[in-house]
Amino acid sequence: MIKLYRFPPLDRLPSASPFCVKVEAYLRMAVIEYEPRDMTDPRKAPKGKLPFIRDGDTVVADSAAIIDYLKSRYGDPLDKDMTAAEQATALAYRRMMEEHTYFCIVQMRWMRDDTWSQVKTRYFSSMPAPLRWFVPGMARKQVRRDLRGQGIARHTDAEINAKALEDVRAISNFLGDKAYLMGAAPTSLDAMGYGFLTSLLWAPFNLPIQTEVDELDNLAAYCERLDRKYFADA
Ligand SMILES: N[C@@H](CCC(=O)N[C@@H](CS)C(=O)NCC(=O)O)C(=O)O
Repeated sequence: MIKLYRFPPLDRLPSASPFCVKVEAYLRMAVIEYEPRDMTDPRKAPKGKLPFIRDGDTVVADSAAIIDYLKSRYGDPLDKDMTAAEQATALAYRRMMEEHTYFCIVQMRWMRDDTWSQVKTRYFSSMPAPLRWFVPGMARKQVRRDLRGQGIARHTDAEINAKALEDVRAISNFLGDKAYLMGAAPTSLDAMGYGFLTSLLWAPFNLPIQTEVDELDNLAAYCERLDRKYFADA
């Protein structure tokens, strides 16, 4: 059976990482059996990041590469009927969430002093001493460097909140009163939507943006709907 290597669950979230939740949601939506394997040190992953999967002798890292592999190996029940124009739209939303919203989420979790104390406890408290005394600080330093390089850390907290909210409002407007992002039937974009929106809505960090996202009724209902349909047994 496929092994999914992910960061551990975080309260309601099957993983603290939206990319790991995305792949887990895809596996469930495409009805592919898997076993989760929790990891806390991404340096041991093939590309130094999670998720990755092992399917027999095949190892695939990176959520997009994993989904491409699963489609080629197990068929493509979710996206096979999408037109080229729909695929282009889905790709644009995916890129927005992965290359922009994601970095806003990381900045909000790791760099705000009020949130960092909660993140530090939730992510690192199971680590044995003396590691848990210095690893969190080193990890935060690396994340700060990454976020400055990416560019998001050059903005204020308020600016980052506004930028993330723009993305989330765009998703809310695009979803409208449809059941799924691309229409009446689920597609792999919903695995992505579920992974990223629940990371904002359900992570136990009291992020200021959570209240604003929660007020977008269609998004909260969408996450609950997907959760009931695909994660009821989790
Ligand atoms: N492009 C990758 C991104 C994965 C990613 O950024 N994973 C983060 C967790 S959300 C990670 O492993 N970070 C650890 C690190 O950068 O050291 C994918 O789609 O899987």
